[in-house]
Amino acid sequence: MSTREDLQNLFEENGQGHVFADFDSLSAAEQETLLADCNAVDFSWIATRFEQYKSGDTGATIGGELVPAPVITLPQTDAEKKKEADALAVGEEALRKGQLAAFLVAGGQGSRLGFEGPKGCYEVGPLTGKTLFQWHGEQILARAKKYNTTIPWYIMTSRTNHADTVKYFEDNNYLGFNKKDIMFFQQAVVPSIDFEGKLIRASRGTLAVNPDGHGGSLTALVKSGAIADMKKRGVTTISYFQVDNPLTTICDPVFAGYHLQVGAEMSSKILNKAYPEEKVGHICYQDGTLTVIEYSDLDEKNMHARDENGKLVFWAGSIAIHMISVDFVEQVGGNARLPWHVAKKKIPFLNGSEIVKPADNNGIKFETFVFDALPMTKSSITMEVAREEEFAPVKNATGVDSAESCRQLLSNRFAAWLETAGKTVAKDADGNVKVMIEISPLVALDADELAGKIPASLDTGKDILLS
Ligand code: UD2
Repeated sequence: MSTREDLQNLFEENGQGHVFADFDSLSAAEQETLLADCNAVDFSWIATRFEQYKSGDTGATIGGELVPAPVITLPQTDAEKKKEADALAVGEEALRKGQLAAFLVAGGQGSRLGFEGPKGCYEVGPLTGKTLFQWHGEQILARAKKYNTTIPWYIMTSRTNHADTVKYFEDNNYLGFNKKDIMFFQQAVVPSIDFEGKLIRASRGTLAVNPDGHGGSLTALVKSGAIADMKKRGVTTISYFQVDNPLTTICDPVFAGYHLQVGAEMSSKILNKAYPEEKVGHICYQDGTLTVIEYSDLDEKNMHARDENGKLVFWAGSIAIHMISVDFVEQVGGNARLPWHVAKKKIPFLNGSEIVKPADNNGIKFETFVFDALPMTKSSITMEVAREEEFAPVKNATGVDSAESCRQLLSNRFAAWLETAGKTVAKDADGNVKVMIEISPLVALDADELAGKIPASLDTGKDILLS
């Protein structure tokens, strides 16, 4: 580590001397952490990013000829159902052989939700208040049990939530997992800068940094030793999922099967967009290259374009669920070279001895996106899933994609499972069930599994908890 004098000189030479302005007034502990942050600064990275920002390059590839990517749609015909059954058999075989791992990206800052602490600790169980981590954990355990195997769970955190995440698991007995089957690792952080390219002090003892985006997971998987651990275990395929969606099907055997059948490197799940502006990515070919175009980067014309039947041309919305081959991560992870996306944000900053939360955007965060690895694939499949079965994200404190809407969607899904088994559940005019229903993944992973487990005396007029 460089000395304070060397670092201060270096920062002054690079126009960042302000970082040291109050250095002598800091406590020894504050000086130590600030110096550690300063040591990690890569000035050429900052200069390149600032130039990128000034040039108006947001990190997205805009324009070009866009063509929707081919999608394995929800099976309707007998032939499609047969293909699905074949894929299921392949995926189930891989599960039985212990070739799948669960990989949760949970390093995000969850700023929209306004929840202090790791987002995975957010409570979404309609009746039990079960956390997102617990939903995911129960599902992984249940699937492992079903296939008489072990599914190791890799969890990516970041600087702000790593300790709290690990503590949550320790305090909760690793949610029933064998400790050796859960691995936590941190993604990298990068500095945030203001609109003049200056580093920001987040506190007396720290610089403002942000996690390097979920694209950082590819590098972090390699650097942390997670990939090496997977290889030792005989894992070939990674089931990548986000923290905020308790309906996500982790290690989905059908999805894994389709992916494995063609030897794909990275595959994606999509759903039929509810409306043109829905905040999901678009999987398409851009000038012949498979890519995801984020909702904010799709032009108005393509966003609203419809075919002769009135269906959106870019109807397939990416829900950020992927199967990724271990070999692919090993190849690209060490040197992923994903584009840096620019986001203007409100970044808390130190003013004197006070930390100010600005009302307006005052700086820039740079992030990489995991789906930007799709253009590097030679083979990939895209599979449609049913929204009501697989998508209930918690993004916002209220309204759309909130905890409240998530609980309703969970209840609606479980009601549909009960209906499949012949029960009747009352609904309002919008199709929402009127009672809250919660069924633990440990009881049933799907409607078929639930069918044999419904108590004869079940009263569907009241809240229902099967756990
Ligand atoms: C993501 C997708 C969007 C759609 C939507 C579905 C992006 C850019 N967009 O939107 O297309 O599929 O999800 O719900 O991904 N994370 C990290 N480290 C980071 C940043 C994020 O681990 O540095 C994790 C985060 O903890 C979460 C996931 O990535 O589990 C998604 O992050 P987000 O909430 O920022 O993504 P969002 O909702 O903008």
